Amino acid sequence: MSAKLATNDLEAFWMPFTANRQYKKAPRLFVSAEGMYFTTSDGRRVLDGTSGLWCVNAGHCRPKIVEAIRQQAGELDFAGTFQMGHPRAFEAASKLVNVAPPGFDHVFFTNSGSESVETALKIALAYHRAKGNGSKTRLIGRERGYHGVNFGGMSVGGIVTNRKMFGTLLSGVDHIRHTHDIARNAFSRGEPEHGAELADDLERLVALHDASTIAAVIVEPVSCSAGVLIPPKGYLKRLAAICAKHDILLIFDEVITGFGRLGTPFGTDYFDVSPDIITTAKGVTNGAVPMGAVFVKSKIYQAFMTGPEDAIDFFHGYTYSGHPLACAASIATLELYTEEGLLTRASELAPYWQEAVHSLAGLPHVIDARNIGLIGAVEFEPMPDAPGRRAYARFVEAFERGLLVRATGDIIALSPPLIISKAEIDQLVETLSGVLKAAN
Ligand code: PXG
Repeated sequence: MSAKLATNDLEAFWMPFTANRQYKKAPRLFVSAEGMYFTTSDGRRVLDGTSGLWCVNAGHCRPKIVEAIRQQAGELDFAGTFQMGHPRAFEAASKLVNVAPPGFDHVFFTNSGSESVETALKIALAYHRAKGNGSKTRLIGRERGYHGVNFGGMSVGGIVTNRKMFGTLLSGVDHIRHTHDIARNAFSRGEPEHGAELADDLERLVALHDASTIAAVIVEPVSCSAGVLIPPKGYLKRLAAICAKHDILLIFDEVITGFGRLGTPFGTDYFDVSPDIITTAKGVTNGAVPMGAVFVKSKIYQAFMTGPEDAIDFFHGYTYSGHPLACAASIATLELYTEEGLLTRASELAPYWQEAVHSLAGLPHVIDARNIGLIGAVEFEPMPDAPGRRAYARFVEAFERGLLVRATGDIIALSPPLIISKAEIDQLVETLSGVLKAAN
């Protein structure tokens, strides 16, 4: 008989995207958070260099959001949105379309980025069918793309480790090449110079499969999870033009770039390229309650509104689509973003941030430093027999020294809350610089 586990035992929780055995030997625990800082279980303050997991854009435990959630929980804990409704869902949707890029006037609620992606892919397929183009069924992603972990998103995604264990995935999916090219673009400030022509890789797939079989292309404006891969100048415009030419829907996965990360409300605004569908999550509630939101243009929504009025127009949705707590959190979050100008604040900080990130160039093993908006990354030369170990060791050491960063492969990604001060940017970079100098 196994011994009864203590309530604080670490064994029961199978942690996501974690080396469980390694972690449980030397756990790192946060017990509270406020503004730019977490507090650890041993009482240390840790500067949040990653906005949690790229979601806490306005900083932690902001009283306005906390209060809205508290109040909503006591007033209406749950009401569904299938053939019923509650005011907060409509209010949140209206407020969201007000900050969305021009033309995005409808929003479908989900509970995560992964669900937003599945929703967007299904909308794309059903849209073409509704328009009489039922042969347009292929979905195109990009190498090194991350679109969550469900079957659709995993299939269009392009991170090998996230795919290889899980069988044949969706059929009818193909990928264009990624744009990361250190040989030509190392130490770029903002968008790299070289690589717009990589968008033409979509023409290769059109030639192979024929446009009449392709429903949609999904890309992240900036590929963040795969290590901050910034699109070359002109690349996204060229990709959008090819999509338009072939009646292929363009989906921007803005789960990270949405809600101010680049210094504009959305990546769509930053790159001045208008896709057909935008997926979001994370910053939509400042990370406080799980929620995702898929924005579509009128032409998409209207294509679903053509059958009998009493027939369900889209056979899709989640029990918690438009959950009252999530909607209350989202409304308060959007108000806070507006009051504090957070959807554009990163553009003011970007020049300072750029210098800070590039000050890490020249430190041991650094083969690239790059930045856009309030995102930064340093890439290390991999250890010959242990890819990823270098970044992981630096992530642990940074945590010991009071800074949370994200390690992915041999890259350290930075994405602090949009409320960060210049002094805190200095603190972040000085801490990281100390770690990089001390490591081998
Ligand atoms: N699309 C994009 C572009 C994402 O970045 C998802 C979809 C999936 O969202 P959910 O809410 O289902 O996790 C994401 C998520 C990291 C990291 O450190 C990135 C994500 C999640 C966790 C960690 O790079 N992105």
